[in-house]
Amino acid sequence: MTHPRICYEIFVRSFCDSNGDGIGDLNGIRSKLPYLQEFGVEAIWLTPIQPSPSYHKYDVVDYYGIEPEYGTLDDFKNLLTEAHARGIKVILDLVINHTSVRHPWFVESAKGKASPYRNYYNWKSPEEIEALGIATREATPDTWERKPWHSAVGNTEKYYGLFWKGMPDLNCDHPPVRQAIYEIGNYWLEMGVDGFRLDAARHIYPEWEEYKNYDFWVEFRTEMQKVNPQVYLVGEVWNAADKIAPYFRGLTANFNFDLSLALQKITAEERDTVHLIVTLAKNRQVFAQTNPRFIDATMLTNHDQTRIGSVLHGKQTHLKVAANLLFTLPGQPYVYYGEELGMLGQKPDDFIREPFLWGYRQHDRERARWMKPKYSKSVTVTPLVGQQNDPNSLYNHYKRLIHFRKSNAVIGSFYGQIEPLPNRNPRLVAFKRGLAEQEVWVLHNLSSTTVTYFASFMPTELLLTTDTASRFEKVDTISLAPFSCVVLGE
Ligand SMILES: [Ca+2]
Ligand SMILES: [Ca+2]
Repeated sequence: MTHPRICYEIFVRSFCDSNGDGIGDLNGIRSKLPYLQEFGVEAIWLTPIQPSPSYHKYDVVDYYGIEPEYGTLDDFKNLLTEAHARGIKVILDLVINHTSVRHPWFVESAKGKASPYRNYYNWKSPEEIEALGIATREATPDTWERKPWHSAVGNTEKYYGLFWKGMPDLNCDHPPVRQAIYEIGNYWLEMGVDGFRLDAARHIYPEWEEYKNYDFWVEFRTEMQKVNPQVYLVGEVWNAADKIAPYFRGLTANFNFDLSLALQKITAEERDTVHLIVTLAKNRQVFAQTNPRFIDATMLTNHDQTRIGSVLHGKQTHLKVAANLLFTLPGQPYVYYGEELGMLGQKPDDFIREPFLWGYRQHDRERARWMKPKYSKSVTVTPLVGQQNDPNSLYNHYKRLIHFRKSNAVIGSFYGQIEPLPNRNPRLVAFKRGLAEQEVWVLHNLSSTTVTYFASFMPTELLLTTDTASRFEKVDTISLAPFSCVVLGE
């Protein structure tokens, strides 16, 4: 079994409502498996589906249950069976850095120092916190919390909650906690789940002992492989590439946040101001030094970032360029649900998680209605039904790119070589990718003007062109239509 080549992130609450209660659910996702299969997806990552008091469910109260708003365990098993029948793997969001304050472990832990669950969490006296100099921290992109120690009624000691007082961090130095985590993971793998997206993977241990995370994930993987030797683990390590590298010791894949930001920037600016390929090649080398079988999980944006649609102000030309880049670079692309429609959304978080637009307004019976969308509505974004029959739609552009990527061994590979082609034009991103004996050239025009590229020798076959106006002028010169991409091979 190989790992999925194209993945799709589903914010469960907003994807598809099967029973008309306004909340996206598991049966809704199951009903859309034919859609996802046709689109070309090989795995779906579901945001947390376990019981939780919040709308996003990143604060779990029962690791063995299914959130009743989303369905039942049988619904989930049916989803799993049908996804597998369609060649789609299922990746669950596993949130083990912290629990909800309402999780029974925390309720017990907060009862006092004598509680058998006390050490499931990190408790320290205010004096100790001061003495260690850990009372405050600097904000990071993944958490703005500056004062991570919180008071609990009836306790003089404070507990550590990196993200929020409602999400106390588990204490992974406590062997029963580790054991509990492994049992949870194994439970879902035994059911047939293919892997996990590991929330807050860099925060398992507090920041002053981050290095302990690397070994933690190695041990976690070993424990998961006892059930599924092919288990797929993708980490959320929201940090610079060199800080991500050590996580590849334990994890199959890690999201590349630097690349996400770089793709957004150069597409918006229509110029490669970040030396995209040089930087990416260097980072990939750093990853490979830790683990030559690393998988670079790439994306334009995810559920924690302003949607690419809004970053690029809904401009279809630019959204197509962003997709061209994503699907021709090495790695394992993730599509955030609705991105293929050009859905819009800006922070606060709810508004980057708006309902998927299957159809138009009241005719859309599958649309989730748990929130009133601010950005993505039928008037601002063409729903799927309006894009499917339009060959020029963003949806069909995505679909063509995905199918091209899957049809070309070099382009679709996690591995192989990537290096920049000689090029002095910042409007152009030009690189070659190699795998075994094969080589392809990829040229992207980021700008609104036609760009010409010359090389004394270049491959002669046009494997992909996103605009029929892009063409060879001579055997050594190719002209690229505005915002277009070509892939050349032998
Ligand atoms: Ca529902
Ligand atoms: Ca932690």
